[in-house]
Amino acid sequence: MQTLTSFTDKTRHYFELEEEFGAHNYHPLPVVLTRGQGVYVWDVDGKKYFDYLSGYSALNQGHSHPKILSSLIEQVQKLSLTSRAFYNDQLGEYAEFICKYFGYDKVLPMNTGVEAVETAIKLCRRWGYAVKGIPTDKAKIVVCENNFHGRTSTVISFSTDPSAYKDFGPYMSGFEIIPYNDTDALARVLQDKNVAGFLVEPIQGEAGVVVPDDGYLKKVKQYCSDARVLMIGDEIQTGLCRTGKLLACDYEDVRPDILILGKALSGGTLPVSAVLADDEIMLTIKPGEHGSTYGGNPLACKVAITSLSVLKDEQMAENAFLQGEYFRTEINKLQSPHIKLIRGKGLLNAVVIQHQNPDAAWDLCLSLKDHGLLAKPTHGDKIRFAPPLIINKAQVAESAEIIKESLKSLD
Ligand code: IF1
Repeated sequence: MQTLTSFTDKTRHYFELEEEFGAHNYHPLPVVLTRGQGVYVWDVDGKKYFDYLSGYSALNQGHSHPKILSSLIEQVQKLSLTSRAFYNDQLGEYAEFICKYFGYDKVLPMNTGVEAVETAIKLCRRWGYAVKGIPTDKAKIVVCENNFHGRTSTVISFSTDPSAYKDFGPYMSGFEIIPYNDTDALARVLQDKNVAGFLVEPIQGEAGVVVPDDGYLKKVKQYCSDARVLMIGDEIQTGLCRTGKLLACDYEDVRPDILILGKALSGGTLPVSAVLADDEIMLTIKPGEHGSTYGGNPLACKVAITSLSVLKDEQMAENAFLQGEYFRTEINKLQSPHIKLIRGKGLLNAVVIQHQNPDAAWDLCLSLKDHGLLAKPTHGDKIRFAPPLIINKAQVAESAEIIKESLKSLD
């Protein structure tokens, strides 16, 4: 563990400010960033790093993407916010663009990912009452063990991670928890006629990039359709080309009844999220029954159109697929005794560390930092590696070299 003396005064200054004046709701890696460009970030002492977290997949397009920045700057100087009390000249165009981009009738624009998850939950329940005919207040939504869908009081009510829910009760009712990647458990719980929806991540990100069996999503959609239950796909982290396809559900040609997007929808510039669904579901919410001050603001709309456009124009899904395969191959080639396995799809990967030291993953991340690569452990022994999707083969090769060198610190 590095001691504070091994940091410059400048860096330590920022640690101390956050320690004194910031809530202690995170335990960041000891590095203070000041600039980002493409796949790189720089700290306040001028040291350059590969960014292998990408703002938790909000920076799929890379830091400071020129086209996203110019849309942001152009729009913010014109009109940044009207609220939904009035129309503006960006929301309609964005709504048409994103609905045609993903093939849904309508979009409900929100800001953060968890707001979109909350919106999807309200939409699903409302559909359950208004269309499926579930008795009022009896609607249930099925979720999976080890899920991560955000940190509001409702959403942590169905978390199975004590660090997410402990001592934040009382909890919201109406959720059933089943094992992930288990369609028999899903079939059983869907026999309950009061189930309105099944909220699922196509790959469980926070759980440590847990990839379900091939065919899981297809069966999920089939079982939900047969039981007249809405499949709610949380693609906030797995969507927008991160896994090597536009959406992770595309690997199985599965179309969720409700699609939830966030993070890279703005290319890491400001919080933009979205819920997409067809009219039978979306139109169950009437004027004045849901909303948000910033939801659908013109700045978010303009930036989101550009953020979505560059994903396709620059073939980021194809690149994520290729570079992800190359990354996993290079890491496997290391045959490190400290790596139990690497798993993932596209450029959403995690390495599972095996070492008698319980802090090995954290210590490896410190060593990676010293060697010029930033990554963060998730749930103790796993390290997520998720660079911007614009990374090229040479940069992946250089990254693998850095990982190889850094692993020596665990010997
Ligand atoms: C943290 C990681 C966690 C998400 C999925 C909804 C949300 C997220 C699948 C909520 C957010 C972020 C939150 C951040 C760490 C990061 C994360 F997996 F991406 F690394 F926690 F799981 N659905 N994920 O991944 O979106 O409200 O944050 O915009 O809370 O520490 P949000």
